[in-house]
Amino acid sequence: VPDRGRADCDAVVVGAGFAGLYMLYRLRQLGLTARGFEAGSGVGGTWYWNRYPGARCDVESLQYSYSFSDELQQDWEWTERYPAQAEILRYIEHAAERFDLKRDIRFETRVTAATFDEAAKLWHVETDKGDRVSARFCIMATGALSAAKRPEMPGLEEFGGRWYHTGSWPHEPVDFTGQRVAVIGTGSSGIQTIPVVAKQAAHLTVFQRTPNFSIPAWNEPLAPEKQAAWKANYAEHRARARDTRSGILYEYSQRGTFDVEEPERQAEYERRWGRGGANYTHAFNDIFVRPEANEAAADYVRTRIRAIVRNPEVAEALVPKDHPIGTKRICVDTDYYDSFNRDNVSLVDVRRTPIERVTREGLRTTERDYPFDSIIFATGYDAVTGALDRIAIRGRGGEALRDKWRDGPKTYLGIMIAGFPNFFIITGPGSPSVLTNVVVAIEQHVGFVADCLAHLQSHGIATIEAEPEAEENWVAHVNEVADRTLFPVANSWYMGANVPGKPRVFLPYVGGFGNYTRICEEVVRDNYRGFRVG
Ligand code: NA7
Repeated sequence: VPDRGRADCDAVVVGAGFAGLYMLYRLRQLGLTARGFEAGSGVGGTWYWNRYPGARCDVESLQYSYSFSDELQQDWEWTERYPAQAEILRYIEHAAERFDLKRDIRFETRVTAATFDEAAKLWHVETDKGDRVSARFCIMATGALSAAKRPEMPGLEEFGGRWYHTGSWPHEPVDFTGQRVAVIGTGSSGIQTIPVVAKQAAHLTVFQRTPNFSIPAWNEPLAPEKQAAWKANYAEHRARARDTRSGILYEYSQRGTFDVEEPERQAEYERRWGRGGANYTHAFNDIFVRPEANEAAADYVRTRIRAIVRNPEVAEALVPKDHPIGTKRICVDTDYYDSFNRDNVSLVDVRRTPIERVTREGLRTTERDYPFDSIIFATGYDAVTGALDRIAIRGRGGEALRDKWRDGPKTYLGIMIAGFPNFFIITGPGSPSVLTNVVVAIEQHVGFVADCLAHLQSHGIATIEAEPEAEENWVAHVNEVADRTLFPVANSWYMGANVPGKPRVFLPYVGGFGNYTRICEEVVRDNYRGFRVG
């Protein structure tokens, strides 16, 4: 890379979760200087903030981890099939210590603005602590599910009890023993926290807007022999995972739903249910593309819900009917549906009786007042674009990213944006990351960026940016592959549909992680096709 000139460092990295930490590691390997900024007081990103009771990853431990260091993957011992939040956080802290990454990071500091200076070819980055740092490269490792969505309901400031959002949970453990508690939202976070809070609370009221599909995790301690066997072939497992649609070693069926007779089909759903997790939606290869195939897979889950929940009225309210299975992120739970068999748990359907407001004592629906000591908002995120939207980002000609993305985000490969030179996004819109094992996607994206910087360095190139035409083509391709699936049917956060006023576009790339990686590799081989250097 040419002389750093007036820059304070080569690169600013925003965020110190899985993505930011690995980016810092790669930058150091390239001999580049970096400054990291992180809003939290420690590393971990999503896993730093999501400390709610029951928080757990829905990808298995042995897969949801870094692969870049064989020593790390061999040394680290996971204790459960699916890792709980505290264990993942310990793991990320371990990685940060092991590779001595914290010395590059300024904690408790939120980046507020990033402006491209065309004359100097530098990014000027500002923080809420008054830092002003200039760097040649600005890398956003800000996360796809990090901008918690404030519930759109009036009166919160009047509430006399305590309230929480699952995505910004306090550090000190919260004990709901003896309390009247509300949980609003039944996505992955709500579905994980409800069974745990139910065991503590005097009474738990669940406010549900859309019932979701959930598959049991069947979480269990990870047997040492199983872990050792997996580690003996770690590199091979990782390579196979990277070649799949989602970066996860599920059992991807090669059969269509109606290629097999009804009894065999049911047996396959049952077997998948018994194995647990999101593997279920890969029972047949047409579940995400063929409505009748999806309906058959959904129906099996509906039957299970009706069998678990004893009160038929409650069961019916919990049965998802308005979106194809998997088109809202499928949930993976421990005792979720069974929680509604407890005497101290009740369900309120807010489609029937919407929440009007928060009151001093609790919540008011169109039907009645509910008193609560605590309210838990499990209401999700301004996903994929939210964290970027909250920073004032300006590219060439002072163009604001918020303006450029007013009608929906546009990127090339989910990584770069036309008019924003030397500005990289990890897990951005147009990347497959939120449909994958995000750690696998992060390693690929960070690797792409690091290789790109090495390329600039070795060729003495000052700037790189996406060609507008390549960006248009990528956006068109992202939409085209989404339209071949059932995903756009659902009012999901993948579609931006959970945030009032957000443009309705399919945010991630659904063409498959393996295919995406191959496209990126071709682009590089083709001398960074679709990128302009200066
Ligand atoms: P999600 O999946 O976006 O779920 C949020 C839930 O909150 C969902 O059930 C929403 O209903 C509900 N919600 C949101 N706003 C409201 C209001 N105003 N009133 C009532 N209910 C509301 O977020 P999670 O945190 O659970 O999971 C996010 C991702 O993290 C997850 O997909 C995994 O990838 C990990 P809706 O469905 O919009 O009707």
